[in-house]
This record gives sequence, structure tokens and C-alpha cells, in this order.
Amino acid sequence: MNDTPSAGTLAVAMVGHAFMGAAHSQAWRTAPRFFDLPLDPTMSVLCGRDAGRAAAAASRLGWAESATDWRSVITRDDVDLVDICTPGDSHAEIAVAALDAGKHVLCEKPLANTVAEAEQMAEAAERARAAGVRAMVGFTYRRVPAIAFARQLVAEGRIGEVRHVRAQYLQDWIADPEAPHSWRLDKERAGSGALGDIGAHIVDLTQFITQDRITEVSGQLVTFVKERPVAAEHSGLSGTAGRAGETAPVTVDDAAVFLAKFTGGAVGVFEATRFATGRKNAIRIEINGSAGSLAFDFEDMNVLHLYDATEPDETAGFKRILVTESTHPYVAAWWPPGHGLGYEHGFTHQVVDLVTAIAEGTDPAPTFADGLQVQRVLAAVETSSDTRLWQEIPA
Ligand code: SOE
Repeated sequence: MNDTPSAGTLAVAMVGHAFMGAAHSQAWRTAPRFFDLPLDPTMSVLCGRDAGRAAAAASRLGWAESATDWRSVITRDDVDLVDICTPGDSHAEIAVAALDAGKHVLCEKPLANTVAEAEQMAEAAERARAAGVRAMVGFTYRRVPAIAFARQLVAEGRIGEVRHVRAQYLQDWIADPEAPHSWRLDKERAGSGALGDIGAHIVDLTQFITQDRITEVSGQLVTFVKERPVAAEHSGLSGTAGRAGETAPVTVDDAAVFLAKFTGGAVGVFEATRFATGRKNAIRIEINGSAGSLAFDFEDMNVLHLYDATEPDETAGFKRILVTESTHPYVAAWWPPGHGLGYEHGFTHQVVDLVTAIAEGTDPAPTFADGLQVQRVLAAVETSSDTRLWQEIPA
């Protein structure tokens, strides 16, 4: 059991050090410098499979030491929290072992590669909770100020009853058929393609903003490019050419589209793709309610558009709100109005909320139970695509 980190510190071990590992590292480094945290996170150990690469990453990203065996790291007495930044195929094993060892866990999204794994993880989190151990899944975009503000406005009734939810997550990093293969294109490692990698975000975000749940879906998955060149090296989302002529099969979806019904009666249209040429990281959400609408695009992430349908017709129109005031969620800790935040700030806010919840003995949201529910939505979309039938999401 590990409910009280010693002397006001929270010793963190991170597993994985690629794109997400770098994003999480900057968050652990930055959060205590900009926010007054109730516990002081220490970046104790970074774990990676290759000793040389792990050591280099630890020194570059600010970790005190590196290791290669996550199993021995998660049982160390001087580790309080395990941050999982590996591909989905190892989430369940690491998270369950860490929780059973009494360590708090932050796990990258999607929670797992299958519903069965996500169920095991949610059960482990529930067991650990009784001992004051906390688990959170990293749907980081919840912590973009404009998104958190959108949720506030919906909760205050500013757009009335929610009727339409329109959500897209558009990228184009593999639109070129010569873009190299990577673990994100391998079902064994990633669970699914655009659906789980980016579709999971818009499932979480729309449910977060509306505080409602998806109950039924009808979907279609498609793989446009079925074979890709093998990469010699990978960094971020791009790779360098491997041996000439060597290819590997793409075993996941390139794009996922689906219709959804929400418990509150709203209808949803979702689209997740890595083939939207020209769209780099466009998370576009529009919500239409009985008294107004909200619209957001991550490519203009400091802005939220609000339409107030109660205003007179002559002056009504979408208002462009710059979400950079100190009264907006998370903003007070940063820059003066108009100076704006970026992609990395969501990860920093995630650390702030997680550390605060641990110190206060409350559940950090989204919990593993929330992650499991998203996983069920993803699985239902897949089944619907296979069967060509609407699928209900088990409660
Ligand atoms: C790749 O599509 C990716 O890195 C996702 O895995 C992340 O969750 C998203 O934040 C950015 O794009």
C-alpha cells in the first residue's frame, strides 16, 4: 500500500520514452514550476528496453536514472507512481502489476488494446483504490482550457439541451502510401488504428463536454493502404526508410467513421482519420443545443466559438472567445491574456490534476472505469463495422 508518499514528495517512474514519454516528461518537469502542487513530483527513474537509449532519454528528458526492467522498477520502495507511456500491448500487464504493488498509475490512452484487458485494469484499479492507490487514464485533451471551459458552459446550461454532437479527429501523417510502417499500424501492438489512437480522444472529449454517455453506435472502418515500407528508425510519427523493398502489412484501420446515440437523446457523428490531407491535428467538435452551440478546433486551440440562440436574430452570431483569461480553467498559472498555450500544456494540467487528486485522496478523472467505457465504445464500432449492424454499449 502506498497512500501517503513520504515527506510531501511523489517519486515517479516512467515506462517508455518516445513521443508520449517526452510529452509526459515535460509535464512532470514543468507542473511544479508553474503550479503550487500539494506534493512535489520527483522524476526518479525512466525505464526502456534498450539500456543505452533509456540512459540517453533519461538524461535528455530530465530523469535521475534509467532502467531496463519495468518489473523491478514498479516494486521499488522509492517509487510512488508509475507512468505508462508504452504501446497499448503492454498497458494491462504493467498497470495491473503496478497497482497490485501499491503504486499509483497514470496510463496513456487508449486504456488497453481490448475490452478484456481494460476490464482487468479497471478491476485492479478498484482493488487498489481501497488502499488509497489511484489510477488515471491519459485523455489529455480534457485539460485544454477551451475544452474544460466548453464543459463548464454546457453544465451551466448555456447551450440548453444537447441535440447534435459532431466530432472529428483529422490527421494526415500516413496519407502518403510510402509513409513507413510503425507500431501504430500493427493490431497486435496498437489494438486498432485511427479508431483507438485518435477516435478514442473524441469519444472521451464529447462525453466529457456533454457529461453524457454514448449508448449505441453504427460504424465503418477502412484500411486504404494495406502494405507499407518498413522503417529503419522512428521518431515521433515519422520514420526513415528501411531496407529497400522490405514491407509490412497494415493490420489496423486507417479511418473510422460512426454514428452514435447518447443517453440524453443527442445524436452524434464521429470521424477519425489519418488520411485527411492537410489536417495535422484537427480535433473539431461542434455541439448544437436548444439554446446555442459550441465549436472548437485544436488547430486553433486557444479559441472556443459560442453561439447564443437567445440573442436577437439581427445581432446573433458565433462569438470567438479567446480562452486565455486568468478566469478560464488552468490559465491563471500561465501567461497574460492573449499569449496562449500549446499541445504540451494539456499534459502539464494532467499532472496537476493527478497529483492534486492523490494528495486529496480523491479519484483522478478519467478513471480506469472511464477508460473501460471508452474501450467498449471502440469495440462496439469495430463489431458494427464487421456485422453492419448497430451495437449497444453495455452499461
Ligand atoms: C498519433 O496519432 C498521436 O500521437 C496520438 O497517439 C496522440 O494521442 C495525439 O495526441 C496526437 O497524435
